Amino acid sequence: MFVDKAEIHLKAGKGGNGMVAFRREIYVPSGGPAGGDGGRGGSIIFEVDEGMRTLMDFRYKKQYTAPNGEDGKSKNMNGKDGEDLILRVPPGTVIREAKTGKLIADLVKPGDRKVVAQGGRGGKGNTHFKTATRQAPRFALAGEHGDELSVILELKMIADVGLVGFPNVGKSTILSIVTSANPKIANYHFTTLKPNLGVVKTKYGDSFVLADIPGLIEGAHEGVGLGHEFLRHVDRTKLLIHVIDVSGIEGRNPIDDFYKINDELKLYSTKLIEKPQVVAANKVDILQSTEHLKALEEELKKLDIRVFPISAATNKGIDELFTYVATMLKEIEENYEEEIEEEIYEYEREDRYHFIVTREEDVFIVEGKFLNRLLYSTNFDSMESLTFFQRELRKRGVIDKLKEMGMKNGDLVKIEDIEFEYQDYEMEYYD
Ligand SMILES: Nc1nc2c(ncn2[C@@H]2O[C@H](COP(=O)(O)OP(=O)(O)OP(=O)(O)O)[C@@H](O)[C@H]2O)c(=O)[nH]1
Ligand SMILES: [Mg+2]
Repeated sequence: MFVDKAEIHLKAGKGGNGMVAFRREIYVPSGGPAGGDGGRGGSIIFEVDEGMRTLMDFRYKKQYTAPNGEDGKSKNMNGKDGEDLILRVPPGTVIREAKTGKLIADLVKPGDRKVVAQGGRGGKGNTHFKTATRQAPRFALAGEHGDELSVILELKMIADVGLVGFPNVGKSTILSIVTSANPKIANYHFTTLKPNLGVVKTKYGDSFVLADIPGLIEGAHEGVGLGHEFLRHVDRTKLLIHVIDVSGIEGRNPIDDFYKINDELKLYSTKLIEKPQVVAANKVDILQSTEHLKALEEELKKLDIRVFPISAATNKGIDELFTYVATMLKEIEENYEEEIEEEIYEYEREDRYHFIVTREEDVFIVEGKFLNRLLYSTNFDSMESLTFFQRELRKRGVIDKLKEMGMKNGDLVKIEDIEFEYQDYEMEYYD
């Protein structure tokens, strides 16, 4: 089975908490702070594995969690970092944030890797908060939460050449005779339900990957039939073999067919229509008259598109077609550069300190991801810790924002489930 799309949930590790501890030595009645730092939480990293061909594993396991960092310990011992979780994916995997559909990573070549969910930073132990006037800090920083997000993995097959055309024209038959692939072939429409891949070896020792996709029909670009889901598999090919049934047995007009399929390609993406095309005029062994074939050849001459009359049933013309395809592919490859036109977006990193303030009557409510960490870092019994807390709020612009919204001394501020009265006091002993 060919699985080419999966949605999974990622949870990177939380950073370990910083420790509040003091040296306890005999004959040293009140030792200085000695709380170690928390370790960094494990990140989730995607890496290309050349040997993989499907996203099957991700169909069965949906939840991925990297381990948390260890908390800091006494005697200035730091907690261990959480181990990174490496997820292996096949070449050609595109990763999008599920919520927004934004592109996070495009993993094309073996060795490509990307940190998609970053582990949280560890909290600093109380040792870091010792100053000239604060000899015994009774607080430490809590570890930061790791990134948590759902992503959609999509596999774009990296085929060099794609077979496109209406259903039942012989695409899978062509794949089966030029490669060792064994696609299902039958005399009805939509025999192929999932893309098939095969490797073509040319007489000159070159090889390239050929993709056979389900038949396209009118409206495919907007999801009619099966084509839409699979058009993206030929998105990255360098050349298309457009297969047309010229036998006339289905009573269709090959010129019409040619334009209809091209309309679908164009409507799906302008990139697809710009790819070089070669036409395989198939089923000439049962040609009812040569009229259609001649008309098609004349029409396409005007567009400078080569037409190869072939029979996938008797192998007629197959050699000529694939020799031409191989030569053309070489020419294209010489000037080919993999272009990534969509901008890769950095997941949330830039708004780590984002917060919002709302007002409900006399209470100001502050919400933001970093505030949770700050709250858990605060020892509400320690004046020093409270001052540190307030300094952080000031540093991140929370206090300014509150004042801008009209907050005065004595007003109530609510952060998560903690409510306190705001008092503006001088913080001369903190930098
Ligand atoms: N006579 C004749 N029949 C052919 C030729 N090529 C393919 N066929 C027959 O046409 C039918 C359809 O072939 P497929 O290869 O399954 O066609 P397809 O384009 O992959 O069809 P879908 O997967 O449904 O889009 C089968 O019965 C084939 O045996 C040919 O050159 N001559
Ligand atoms: Mg088929």
